[in-house]
Amino acid sequence: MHGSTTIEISDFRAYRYELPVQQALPVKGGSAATRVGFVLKIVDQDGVAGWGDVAPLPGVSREQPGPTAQQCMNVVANPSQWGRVAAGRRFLYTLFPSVHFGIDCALAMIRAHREGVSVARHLNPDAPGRVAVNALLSGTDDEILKQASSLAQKGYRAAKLKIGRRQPEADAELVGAVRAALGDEMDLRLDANRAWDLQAATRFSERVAAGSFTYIEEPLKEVAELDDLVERTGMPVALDESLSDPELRAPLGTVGYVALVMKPTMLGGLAQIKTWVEIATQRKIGIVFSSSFESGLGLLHIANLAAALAPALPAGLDTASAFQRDILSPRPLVTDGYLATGERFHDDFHLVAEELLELRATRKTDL
Ligand code: OSB
Ligand code: MG
Repeated sequence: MHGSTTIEISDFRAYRYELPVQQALPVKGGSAATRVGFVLKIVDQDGVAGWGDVAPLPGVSREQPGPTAQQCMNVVANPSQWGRVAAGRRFLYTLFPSVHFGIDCALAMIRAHREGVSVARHLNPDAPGRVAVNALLSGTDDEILKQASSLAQKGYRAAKLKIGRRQPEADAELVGAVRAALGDEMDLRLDANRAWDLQAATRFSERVAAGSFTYIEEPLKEVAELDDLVERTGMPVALDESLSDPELRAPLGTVGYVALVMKPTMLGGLAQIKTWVEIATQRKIGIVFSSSFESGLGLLHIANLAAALAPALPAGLDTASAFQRDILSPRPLVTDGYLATGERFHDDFHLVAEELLELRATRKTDL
């Protein structure tokens, strides 16, 4: 009954968190020792709270943390806008994608609570209770190979390796060694984060054994040349950064991509995410939900989206261990290669109050 009732927002708050990372985050344009993000808390007419993570990643997101905090505070401080937020109106599309995503997560959490289920089951009654994830390989070549050889016994089905920071020939060699260390059962995913021009990517493809990896994310600097690369080399390519690149040729050019890597913090609201899911499904392209180092709260929400909308392929959500502490308890850490969606959020998790500092519009902040 309650599930169809519209949400009336009775309270709306924003908080800031700053989590120390284990190792400097491997993000474009430098590195960071802490992860700053924001939490939105929406309370409905019955006192049910929903929480969303707003975590633009510097160097990857288009929006910066300062303006993002400001936008969160503007919404929170203007109860006249709350009705438009709750109704999912056009107004939401004027917000930064990270803010839109955070709001949609909070609202979905309230709706899920009313139905007595997880966000995943609220979105899809058949959603599994956990999602497989790819392990992230990192460190020196020796460390990478050591990790790779232990993943199968840890329960993982897929591993991800970042390349593109050395000569393509050297990358091809490392990929061959990692492939051998992983064993036959494991999927290997590569990510070049747009490191190469067409020539370098072609050199890589000529030196790596066909079929040795499942896909490579974003091999090229120029999104416009991706079709050309796929046609020339037959390399299995996945799109990540390009999904939020205005230069992406809609709808996705003519060649077949293997997967879309969907980072909700970059893409925006649930409606946009579902549109990408429909496009991928129509074209028989795989969908891999992925994190951009959100806090455990954001990660849990994305795990729920993955369970609901893309349970077939391992997700890119093995990132909670990048932080020394988290704002969510228990922390969404991977066990046996899987991340659990949880059941009813309020029964299974709580937010760590000490990690959250309320943002108040009346006070000037130094963000
Ligand atoms: O390059 O895919 C990326 C995280 C933040 C920013 C960019 C990326 C990532 C990840 C997420 O790699 C983890 C994963 O995909 O497994
Ligand atoms: Mg990527």
